Amino acid sequence: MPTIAVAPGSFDPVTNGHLDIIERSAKIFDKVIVAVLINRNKTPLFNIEERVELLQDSFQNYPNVEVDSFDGLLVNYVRSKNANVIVRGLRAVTDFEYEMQSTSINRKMDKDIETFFMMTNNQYSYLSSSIVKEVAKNKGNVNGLVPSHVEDALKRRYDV
Ligand code: COD
Repeated sequence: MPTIAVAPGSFDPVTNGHLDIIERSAKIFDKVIVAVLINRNKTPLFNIEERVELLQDSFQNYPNVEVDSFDGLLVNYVRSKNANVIVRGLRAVTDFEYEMQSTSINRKMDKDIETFFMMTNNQYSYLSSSIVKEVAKNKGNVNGLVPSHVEDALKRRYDV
């Protein structure tokens, strides 16, 4: 049976930290589905179609990486894709509490779905979509933090 992993997130927008985790996952699992949450409560900088497109552009050359969006509970989405693993990245201790809580609730809802944690590459340990937006909004340089097509999209969005 192929091992299908889901890498879920907001990806608003995708950063080099996300790319690192997904690229490394693609070497381990048969297929990785990057699943973007359609979060109706939050107003993202990039809408769902834009976030999906920015991710698709990032993974054009990865035949076993697919990009999709989902609504509702993650475990239901994972089951609907016949996947068996959730992949998450861990940066600092601050990530741990949220991850422990969400992994526990996901396991309670479906004990057959396993969550894998991958430690961030040290060079991206400080990196988040929020930091990138803050820097870009204030006309700072986001080169090296996000892929170049995301940098362009941020410049257009903030009219820099
Ligand atoms: N280095 C390594 N990993 C990183 C980095 C970095 N610099 N930056 C982010 N990551 C990792 C994150 O740890 C995460 O694993 C992934 O990349 C995506 O990050 P984000 O910030 O884009 O996405 P999140 O963490 O906001 O996503 C939250 C979910 C969408 C997964 C969650 O809200 C969810 O599952 N919602 C659906 C409702 C549900 O099922 N709820 C119950 C469980 S909480």
